[in-house]
Amino acid sequence: MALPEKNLRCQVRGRITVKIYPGDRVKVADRMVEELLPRDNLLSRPQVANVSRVLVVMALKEPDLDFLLLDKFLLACELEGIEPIIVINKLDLAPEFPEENQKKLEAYHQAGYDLHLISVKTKDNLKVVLEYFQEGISVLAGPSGVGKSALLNELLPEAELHTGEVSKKLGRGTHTTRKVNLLRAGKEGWVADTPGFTSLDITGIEPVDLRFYFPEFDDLTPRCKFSANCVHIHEPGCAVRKALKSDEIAEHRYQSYLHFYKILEQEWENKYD
Ligand SMILES: Nc1nc2c(ncn2[C@@H]2O[C@H](COP(=O)(O)OP(=O)(O)O)[C@@H](O)[C@H]2O)c(=O)[nH]1
Ligand SMILES: [Mg+2]
Ligand SMILES: [Zn+2]
Repeated sequence: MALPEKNLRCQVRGRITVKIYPGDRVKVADRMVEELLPRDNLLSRPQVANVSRVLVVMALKEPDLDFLLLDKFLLACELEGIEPIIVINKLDLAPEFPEENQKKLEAYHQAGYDLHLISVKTKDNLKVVLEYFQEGISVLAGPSGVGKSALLNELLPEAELHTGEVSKKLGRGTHTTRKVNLLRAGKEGWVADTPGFTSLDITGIEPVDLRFYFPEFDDLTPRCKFSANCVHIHEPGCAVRKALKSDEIAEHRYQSYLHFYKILEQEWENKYD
């Protein structure tokens, strides 16, 4: 699809009554928005339409890599139907990264996720991130302090985002409903200047469906004795639990699964009490 070469301030026809979000594709004639084209998706927090991918950014250290939180971000992406890419920053701090965590990281690779180790500080491997930015709309997500702003500043210097201290002052409760801007990152690529998933609640699906959001279960589920509804917890002849015993499934990923399962189950019970 052809993108406009420059920004064009337009008005929206009165007959278009739905809200138009950053990322939306529209038909324009004479500086009037005539039509809103169908959306691929709409990220909910912040609201950005047609997101091609979410780069889930974590750090090796400072802050410590929180695997449950990583899994939560991945699940949130899957629930929104948006492809997650895992980007682990602060590779320069690798000497301080515990060996057991290295093994945990490998599990994501094995599960089929794209995973990249980078360092904004030493500029290691940043090209791979820039590649993603070249096409479609990219959104960064991840906890505070992992280097999201630093990464955007490095790759898109005109962005001039605040790093470090500033974000802390904004804090919770102040409710500054920030507008999302899309920064041009290539001929056909844009990056949101505000992180995605500013609040993370994993809700809205049936517990039994959670298993479909852990890609490493996909090949195993058909081999479970009760594959049609095996949730891989107590069922006999479960291929996932068997794979867990032989280390083919990472223990911490399974624990995340159980954690989310219990939350969803609780929610489900409350709904029908
Ligand atoms: N050691 C190291 N520090 C980094 C790296 N990238 C960013 N930082 C630092 O991490 C802190 C938080 O970065 P910031 O971009 O504000 O994180 P954000 O909260 O995710 O936007 C800042 O002090 C950065 O200088 C890196 O690759 N290595
Ligand atoms: Mg930031
Ligand atoms: Zn099973």
